[in-house]
Order: sequence, then C-alpha cells, then structure tokens
Amino acid sequence: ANLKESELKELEIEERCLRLSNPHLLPDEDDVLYHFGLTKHSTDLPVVFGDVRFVCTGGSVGRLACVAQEIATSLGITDGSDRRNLCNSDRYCMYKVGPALCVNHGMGVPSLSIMLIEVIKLLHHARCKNVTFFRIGTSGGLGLEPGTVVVSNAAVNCELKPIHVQYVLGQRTERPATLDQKLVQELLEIGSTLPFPVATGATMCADDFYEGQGRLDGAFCEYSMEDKFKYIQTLFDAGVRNIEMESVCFASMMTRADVRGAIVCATIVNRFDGDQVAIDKATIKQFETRPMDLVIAYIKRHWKKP
Ligand code: R2B
Ligand code: URA
Repeated sequence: ANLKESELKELEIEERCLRLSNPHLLPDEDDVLYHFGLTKHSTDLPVVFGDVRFVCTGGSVGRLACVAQEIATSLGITDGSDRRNLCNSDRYCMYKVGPALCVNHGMGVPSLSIMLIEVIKLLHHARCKNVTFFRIGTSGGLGLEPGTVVVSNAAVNCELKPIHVQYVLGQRTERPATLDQKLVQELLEIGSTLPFPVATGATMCADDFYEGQGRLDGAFCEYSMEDKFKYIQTLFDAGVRNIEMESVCFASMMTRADVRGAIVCATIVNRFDGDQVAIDKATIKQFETRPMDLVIAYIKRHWKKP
C-alpha cells in the first residue's frame, strides 16, 4: 500500500503484456499460427512458452540455430532444447531455450512481418510478460570497418523517415517506427566491454538488396557510380550508419505490440569501399557471432536462474 512511485513503475513494467489490438480474435476460439504449424489449442502455450522473456530473431535458419546453442551454453541449459525445432513447417525454425525464443525471419519485411505477427500472438496466448525482442542481423555499413556492430538508435525508411509504410485495404498506412532508447544505451554500454567495435546510428530499411540499396552490381542499374556515391553520402550525412531490409517493420511492430525491441547488426561490407560482399565465409561467420555475443551478454545480465 505504501509503494513509492518508482516501485509502482517497476511493477508496471514487470507486468507489461504483449498487446494485441484485433476485435476479431475471440478469446475462446482456436487460432492457427499457420507458418509455424502450431495452433493455440494444439499446444499448451502458457506451459510451453509462458516463461519466454527474450525473443531473438535474425534472417537465416542456421544463424538462429547457432544463437539457440550459444544461449544454452551461456545460461548453462543442458536439456537439449537448443536442438529441438518446435516449428512444424519449413518456413521458419523455432527454438525455446530457457527464457529465450529463437526464431528466424527470412529476408525482407514481408517475411519478417508474418513471423512477428505469429510470434506476438503466440506469446500473447502464452500470457508472457515483460518480453524484449532482438533482431540479430547483418547489414551493409556506411563508413564503418566491416565487422563493426551497429546498435540502431533509429530505423528509417528509404525516404529517411522513421515510419513503416504498409498498404491496408488499398490505403497507404503509416506507422511510427520507434526504438527503446534506454535499451539502446544499455546495449552500447555492454558493447563497450566486448572485444570488437560497437557503434550506433540510424539504420535504413530497404525493400531490396541491389538497386534498393544503391548497389552497382545488380542485374539492372540505371544510375552512375557518381549517383551512387552522392546518394550514400546523403544517407551518411543524415546519420545512417547501416542498411538492411527489416528494421522499420520490426520497430513499428514492437511499438504496436508495446514491447521493447532492439536491432543489433554486424556490418559485412563498407559501402563506401564497394558493393559486393567479398569477405570469406569464415570471416562472415565470425562477424555474425558479434551481435549475438552482445545480445547474449544482455540476456545473461537480465535473467535470474529460477
Ligand atoms: C540483411 O541481410 C539480408 C540480405 O542479405 C537481409 O535480410 C538483411 O536485412
Ligand atoms: N544485408 C543487407 O541488406 N545489405 C548489405 O549490404 C549487407 C547485408
């Protein structure tokens, strides 16, 4: 009864649920999470997923399997859950390792959007609370040494606006893409103790890898090298430090679901030096583990073994 305001605030945060906003979803009816091959009634979701506090996502199936294994090792989880794919479909993979759900999202906004909607519904049905999402990805850097990890402090579309544009019933719909700045600061603080460069800046979300990111090496190109460099310099001057293909949708969906989310990507090329990702496989793999190490360090700091 005599809780201080700050303590009340803490409690409020602890009780933060995933917000669904859809009057057509009826609480007693089953719900098919088609792309995971799961339904609300086919699995006891609160039992299987109720203790999820962290969602790790990223493009590829292999990387997310690796994230699951690293989390198991780091948290001392030895029940084999890091090798059990819970997805009954080959669209995505899904591992539930202690407090972490690891799911891949494929490439680009449409694939990410489908996955996030189904995960948000899954965790809502499972009555999870106080969940934090991380996109652990790769990106093209602007003026950064390849291998640098960027913690996004903003996600912007190709018009450099922090807005995700989606067409709904034929109407252009804009949704704010905001990121939790406290989470950004904490990740940067943890990052400063790790043995690789960690930077921050805006992340631009493109709908394509080639012309959509101003590359000169696609199958088609109608601009000059000079146009490209002028363009990426404009992006740099506006604060953009890396380019990828999911950030605005990720950020806007976190905002809509009222959950914290962070975007942590390794850069695998400096776009001022070239367009082709020409580094060897082993180096890419090494770079890809960096954002994963940073996010796992965050999870370790925030998870108390039950
Ligand atoms: C980064 O890497 C992928 C393209 O190679 C895409 O998913 C992204 O955002
Ligand atoms: N992913 C992208 O979307 N762009 C890059 O340049 C590298 C990875």
